[in-house]
Amino acid sequence: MKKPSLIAVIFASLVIGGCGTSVETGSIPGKAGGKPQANARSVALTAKNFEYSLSRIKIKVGEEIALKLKSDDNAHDFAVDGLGKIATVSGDSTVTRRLRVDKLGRYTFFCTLPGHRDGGMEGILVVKR
Ligand SMILES: [Cu+2]
Repeated sequence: MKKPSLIAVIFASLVIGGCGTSVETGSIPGKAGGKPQANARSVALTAKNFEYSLSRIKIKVGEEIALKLKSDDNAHDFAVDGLGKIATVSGDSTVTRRLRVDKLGRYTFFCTLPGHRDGGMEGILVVKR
């Protein structure tokens, strides 16, 4: 059960990667961007040297998290395929944005800045029960 969906994700990211850094928006039900609720669970993600500190982020379906994106060097961002761009940070700063997905699945997240995704800035957002 796990393998086909992982292959699907890899295939999808290859297809998308083939046509540059296009970010599909709005095809997954959920909420992305803006200020998170005060009681939202915080998930910290650090971007540095073409890497995110997490290659996999697990959240529950319908759960709102406060994504804390921190950059230890240059500007970076965080986008989820099907949800669009959620957070952008300038160099050496932190930004906190809401993220909620209302559909189970595995979605690719990545940095949309030119060359960053190809340099390794991507991972998988696992939305589970
Ligand atoms: Cu980046």
